[in-house]
Amino acid sequence: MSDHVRIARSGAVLHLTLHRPEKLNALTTEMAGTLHAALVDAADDDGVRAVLLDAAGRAFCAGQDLSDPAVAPGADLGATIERAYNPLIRAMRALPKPIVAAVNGIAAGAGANLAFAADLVLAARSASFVEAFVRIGLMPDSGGTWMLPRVLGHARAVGVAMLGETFDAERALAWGALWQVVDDEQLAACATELVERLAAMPTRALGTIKRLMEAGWSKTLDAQLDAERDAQRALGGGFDFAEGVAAFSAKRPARFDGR
Ligand code: T3D
Repeated sequence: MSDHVRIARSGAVLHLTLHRPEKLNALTTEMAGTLHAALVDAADDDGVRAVLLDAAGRAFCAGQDLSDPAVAPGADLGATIERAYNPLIRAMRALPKPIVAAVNGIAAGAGANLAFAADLVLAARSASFVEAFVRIGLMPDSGGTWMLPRVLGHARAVGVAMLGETFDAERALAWGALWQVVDDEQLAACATELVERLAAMPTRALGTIKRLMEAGWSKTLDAQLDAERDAQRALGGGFDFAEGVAAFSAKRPARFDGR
């Protein structure tokens, strides 16, 4: 359990904060492990219906802690990725609940791809992103080579990965990588409002949207139509569908409980 990740619960929201501001929240293996464990717990906890991932200080995350001997030149980098990053990204994408990332400043290397692995990414106007890997002779990991072409399109993904240039939040928004850019002083309030809104929504439907949207990337339309049928069948038997229809008929707000 790393002291550099703060974990808090507020109602149905799990709040994870990268808290190593003096090192721009550079990630240690322990930090990645703590985030992973919290997400695994959240997956099984019906009381958690949405996750907020944010960061303390002037940066979101500067990527892998480059002072860690485990990633010194000549070390087995694949071992760190296998132990720390791959489980974390897998847990984020497998979580059947929405994850909001609030990017307050620079998101570099694995820090950028950590943000892009969230479901909805909010960024402060002064935030920026850099696939910094190539600057130190590496290539994007943490799902970057999978996520970036899908999010940015092939040409831009190759450009940001090969050139390692910093791009600002407005550009990331224009490229389709973000949900919203907000004024810096509004970031925390907007992220909280968004994640609380998601936490009150029909959680199973949100989880199913997440799963099917992603599964669709590697399926034919025919197979996806079948998957939609099966998913809708499952949701149709749930409490939240009954509640949604009842609320619509009664002209009142729905009170979804995630079942
Ligand atoms: O197997 C594996 O694990 C490989 C996996 C790799 C995944 C990756 O993420 S590779 C990419 C790693 N990240 C980077 O290459 C980015 C390194 N950082 C930077 O390029 C710059 O710090 C920034 C552009 C992000 C910000 O620049 P600036 O000028 O605003 O801040 P700074 O002065 O460089 O940094 C402030 C402090 O944070 C400084 O510490 P100090 O000197 O005040 O004690 C700096 O050393 C520290 N810091 C920043 N990034 C890292 C870091 N310390 C350790 N690791 C970092 N990644």
